Amino acid sequence: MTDPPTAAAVLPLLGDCPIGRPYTFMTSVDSTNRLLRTLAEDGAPEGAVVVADAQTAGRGRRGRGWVSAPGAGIWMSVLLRPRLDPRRAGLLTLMTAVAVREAVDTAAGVETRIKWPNDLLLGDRKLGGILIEAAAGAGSLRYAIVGIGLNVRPPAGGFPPEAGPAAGTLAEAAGREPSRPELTAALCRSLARWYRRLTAGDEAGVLDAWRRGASWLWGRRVAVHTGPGGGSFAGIAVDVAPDGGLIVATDRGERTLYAG
Ligand code: BT5
Repeated sequence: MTDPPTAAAVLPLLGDCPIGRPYTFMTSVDSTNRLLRTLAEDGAPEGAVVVADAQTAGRGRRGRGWVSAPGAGIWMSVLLRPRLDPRRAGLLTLMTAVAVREAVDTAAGVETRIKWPNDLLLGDRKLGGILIEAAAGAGSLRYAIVGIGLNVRPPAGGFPPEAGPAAGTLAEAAGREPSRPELTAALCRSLARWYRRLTAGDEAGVLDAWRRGASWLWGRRVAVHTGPGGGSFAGIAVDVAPDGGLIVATDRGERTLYAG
């Protein structure tokens, strides 16, 4: 294992960061999101983090998979317990995208871009993805599992077909390969900063940073798939809505889309 993001390697880099405590490192796990959800149900505190060197059943959205080969990236989940109306849970995805982008850009000296709702791109390559799994209570979220996958270097033997044609890594796309413990700590710190802003009520600041991260998108024609069996339509991306939806101008007026 090269530079594994173990507790011994990451904790000294965290300072007083509230995200990363407790910190659990697994050499291999089915899915860090799945494991952290069971810890959350058992009462784990906000800020708890699970990181794995490899996942055997990494999850994407809508039942898709996430290729998580040993030593090839950061496969990480963070437990948050925000007081947030479940209808506004989309804001957590935006906040996470902003935080991940900032951490990666600073640590690797690159300029990544955000693709709605949850992809991190460098050039045309997908470096990372976000999967938020929220548990709703009465009127507020009980907790949210924030899952982050970030490709640092290609898997031994290259990406399998399941990773799709766009998968790329920091090492290939940026020619730089920051150490995984440093990247992991940078992700924790960046998430803590943006989460503090969001919970302090600065939704506008989060939205602005997201708009900047996705600036390439505005005015572009996008084809949007509205889910299994839901068909698709085309329009011009106009803006992001305060609740995290994407506003698209179509022939029949503006529509706001929500990610599944
Ligand atoms: C995502 O889903 O992009 C969210 C990925 C979240 C993964 C993290 S890892 C830690 C935590 N624990 C988990 O179990 N999951 C989270 P989505 O937008 O649905 O994209 C999935 C699609 O991306 C797949 O269908 C492939 O086409 C492609 N893909 C799979 N693995 C990839 C990889 N390693 N890099 C780039 N693309 C990949």
